[in-house]
Amino acid sequence: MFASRKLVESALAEVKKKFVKVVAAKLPYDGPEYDLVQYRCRNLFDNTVIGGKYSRASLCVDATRALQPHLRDETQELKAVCEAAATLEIIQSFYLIADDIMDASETRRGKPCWYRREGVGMSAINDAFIMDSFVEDILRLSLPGHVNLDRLCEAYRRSKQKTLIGQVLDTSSVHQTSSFTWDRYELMVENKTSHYTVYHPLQMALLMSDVLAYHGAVKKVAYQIGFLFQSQDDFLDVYGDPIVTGKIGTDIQDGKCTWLAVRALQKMQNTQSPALYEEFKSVFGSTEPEKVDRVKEIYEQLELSHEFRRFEQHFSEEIKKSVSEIPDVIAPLRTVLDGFVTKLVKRNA
Ligand code: DMA
Ligand code: MG
Ligand code: MG
Repeated sequence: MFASRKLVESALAEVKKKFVKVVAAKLPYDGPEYDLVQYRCRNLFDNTVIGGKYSRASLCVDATRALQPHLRDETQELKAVCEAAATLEIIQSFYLIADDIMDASETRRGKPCWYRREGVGMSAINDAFIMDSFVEDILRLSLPGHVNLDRLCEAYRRSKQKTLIGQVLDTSSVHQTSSFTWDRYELMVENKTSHYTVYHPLQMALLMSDVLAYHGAVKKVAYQIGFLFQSQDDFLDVYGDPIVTGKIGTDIQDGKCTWLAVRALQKMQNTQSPALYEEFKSVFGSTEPEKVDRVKEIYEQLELSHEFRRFEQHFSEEIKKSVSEIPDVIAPLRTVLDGFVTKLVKRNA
């Protein structure tokens, strides 16, 4: 496939300049605050946007190049596409900064979460808002005069609404084990993860390529891929190696509605284990290490880690079938999405 990661990295360097410039431009050029804000923005960008996997921006770049094979390396046209795609990484940082505060997480990408850094604290909330509020400016600067610029901005607005509603479902389901059903989980995941992680990058690619139809067909597959992605994230929260994932799991402590929790509850109900179910409820959602360990033991007793690997294998094959059925008009997306799913299967970070 395309070497999109390198392209995204170069685009991020340009996008960083644009971000610092548009934020500082709100202040008098000759005042000391101008430099102060520039410094803070550079620091924010370097520490929260740079250093991720860049999956979202890369997916968008790969999809755009597949839809527009005439885009050549080193051309201004391709650079513009990559910069617009790189805004997805600013959006990702905006969500993660807030998400880590809400989840009381300790680390992200192997370092303390942004809100836990010296001199940052709760001003991280404003940093997240700053990033969100300049996305549109950067999109407009990156794709000046593009026919679908307004549609691209509207797509972000919609995507953000959906993600924030997803976060409402995520935070309000905490400890509510009786509401942990597959329907609830599916709805939450579609909103909090799948739309912004998979659909929005593809929607941007379609809009940048001036394809205004078939968005519904793409959305269906994108939500399936998003489901795989979030269920893996839930699995890695418990079974991943923090050295590799860069984050220490908090889902059990936070009492989150995750793939593992939903499946555990379902199995305990199916096997009619009321005693185990009562015990699970009494230990789930606590920061006490003994209780966290007991939840992990129950997950193992229910053989959830093995079962998850089987689900991942089976579901990824199902997704690949859906990918192969993507309409012929946007057939170039099939290879990109097939490759994306292949990379996801058995991911450990
Ligand atoms: C992530 O859910 C959702 C958003 C919108 C960032 P999560 O809390 O499971 O993510 P992570 O495991 O990365 O904290
Ligand atoms: Mg989180
Ligand atoms: Mg998680």
